[in-house]
Amino acid sequence: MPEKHTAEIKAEPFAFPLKRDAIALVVIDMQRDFAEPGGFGASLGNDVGRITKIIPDVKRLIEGFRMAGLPVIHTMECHRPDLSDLPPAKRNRGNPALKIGDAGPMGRVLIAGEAGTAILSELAPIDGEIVIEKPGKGAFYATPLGDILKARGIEQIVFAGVTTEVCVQTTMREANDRGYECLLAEEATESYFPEFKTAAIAMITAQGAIVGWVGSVDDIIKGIA
Ligand code: TIU
Repeated sequence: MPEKHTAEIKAEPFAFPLKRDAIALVVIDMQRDFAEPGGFGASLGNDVGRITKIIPDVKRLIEGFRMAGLPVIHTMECHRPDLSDLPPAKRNRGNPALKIGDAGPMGRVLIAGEAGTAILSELAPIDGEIVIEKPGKGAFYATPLGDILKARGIEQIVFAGVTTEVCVQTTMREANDRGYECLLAEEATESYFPEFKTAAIAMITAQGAIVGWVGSVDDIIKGIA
């Protein structure tokens, strides 16, 4: 394995051993529903302004991967219009006045194809980039993500997106268990709760990178360039 390492990226808790030919960026759920007033995140009582602040850093990271000719994969948390992939246990928690699947100001909440479910226009996928629609918090559960990564020979994943301790951390844990080396881009992820972002990063990197690494957007872009 070490012979495949092509460079090191400055990271915590120690340098990330880059395999430049086997790394992809996965951008988790940068959707209007989590970042705009009237969406799912706001319906849960959250300050969505925290999420919009990271858009420039996520954009910079995506553009770094595109410039380097490396894969960019986007995910969207969403459900089928008939709600057949939405367990009552998920639908029945949250804001009773605006549940997943209900009609809201930006269309039906977290339903595929609705306006609010779309990825933020600034971060929209370009031709050739994969978009994974996921019914869970993790991006591997009930999606083709694992098969897609395997087919492309991906062994390492850089993560960005929201929210750090919910969909991002869940997906990192799923990826870590599947054998991927995971690096979280610190300024390109955010939580509605600053203390949860701090705690999630600590949990990920503790015990010798038990789930993975964290690094800055600049250091990651420099490393893959
Ligand atoms: N994408 C994602 O993290 N989904 C959530 O529901 N996150 C919350 O923090 N609520």
